[in-house]
Amino acid sequence: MFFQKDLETMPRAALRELQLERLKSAVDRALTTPLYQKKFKEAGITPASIKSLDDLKHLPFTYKADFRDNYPFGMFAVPMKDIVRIHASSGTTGKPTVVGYTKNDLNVWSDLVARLAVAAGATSDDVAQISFGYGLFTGALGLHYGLEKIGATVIPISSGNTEKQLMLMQDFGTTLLVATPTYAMYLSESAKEAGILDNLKLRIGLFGSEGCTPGMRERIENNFGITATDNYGMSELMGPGVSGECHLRDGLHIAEDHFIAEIIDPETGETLPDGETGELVVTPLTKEALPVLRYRTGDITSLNTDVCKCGRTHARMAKVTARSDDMLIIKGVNVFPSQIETVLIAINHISPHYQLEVRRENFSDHLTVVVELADGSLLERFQELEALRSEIHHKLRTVLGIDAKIKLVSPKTIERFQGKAKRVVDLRDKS
Ligand code: DLL
Repeated sequence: MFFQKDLETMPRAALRELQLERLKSAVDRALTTPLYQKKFKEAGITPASIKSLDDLKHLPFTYKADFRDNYPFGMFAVPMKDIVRIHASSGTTGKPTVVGYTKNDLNVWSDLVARLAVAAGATSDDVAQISFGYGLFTGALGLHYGLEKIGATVIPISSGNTEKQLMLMQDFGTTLLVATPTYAMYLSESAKEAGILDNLKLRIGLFGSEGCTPGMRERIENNFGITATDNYGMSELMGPGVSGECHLRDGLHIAEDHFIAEIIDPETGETLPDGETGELVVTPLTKEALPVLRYRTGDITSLNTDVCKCGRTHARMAKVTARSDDMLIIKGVNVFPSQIETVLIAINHISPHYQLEVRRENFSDHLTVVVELADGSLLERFQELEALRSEIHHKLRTVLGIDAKIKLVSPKTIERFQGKAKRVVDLRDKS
């Protein structure tokens, strides 16, 4: 199951040669912009410094702040008449991060998304419901054109309006769902409650745009009776299509003919050897409109260059379980929200919806884990409720070493998200 077999199974030596050749052109394109002229000058390097792929480590990094500083179009390397699409991702503060595409960029993008869809088992017989939000976000249109390219029937329903999603899922015979895992979970629970699971023809989920613990994914898969793959990407690099799992689901294949991935120590910036965990840094090799060199993704993962059993030679990255800026330090213990989710999902009588409230008291961070009960009647059975609270508290302490306050709340009181979930509520400024 390949969309571009020759490229996806290229021997690694040939792949590295192709990467070097493409890296040189990517640098030439980058150097047409004032941003990279300045960065190269400051670093004291010239394109001639790149003789092998090892020399990549001498190139300067690019940061999200570079996009902000050059808002909106300052990083574009082609005239506006050659830009045929703009996307943007909303920043936490202020202006969005703006990205642009040439015709050729869009063509490469849809090829790479088509690859991921086919690797996950999608075919032209699939009816694909795209429940990512359409608009400036890259997720929906990215998947849309990739799935059209393989000949699937695309339903561009966008996110939200859950009842209608379920109605169309039944009436149109949807076989493939595109959504964030958070929204897929909500859709699956709603379908279960509505008693319509038996009417559905779903078989594949193409999830992505946020992390999802194996436990959470298993729940969604069991609810819907599907197999789901994890797909990773980022607007600044292109959008979805950077990497994704094949049907064997043993790491996310990076489209290495279009991207070079490195893992670095986020503190020192040093490149780490294959297999080590650190921050993912990505250099897109073929983008025309918006060249980006060594982009600091902030996402924590590791790389595996062993050939996959599916035959693909492109390196696989481990699931992103954390962003470097996601880490909570709770009374001296470093903890990522995904670790908390792994503990919670294995506990009975609670729903898979939770929130993490962080407050600052007496100069240290305190965590309250707000957990939703699966069955509201438990609220009237004090002893059982206390036992559950103490079980959650105990497991978080023994497994993660953190001491958290546990707040149990009624079913359906925690906000449901139609896109990426926002699990951490930071109350530190307010406390
Ligand atoms: O989320 C692009 C995308 C859309 C990827 C649809 C896959 C499917 P942004 O909105 O720019 O782009 O957000 C990028 O989201 O740096 C990660 O922190 C996170 N992220 C994306 N995919 C995954 C994933 C799109 N599969 C940021 N697992 C990235 C974990 C992910 N985190």
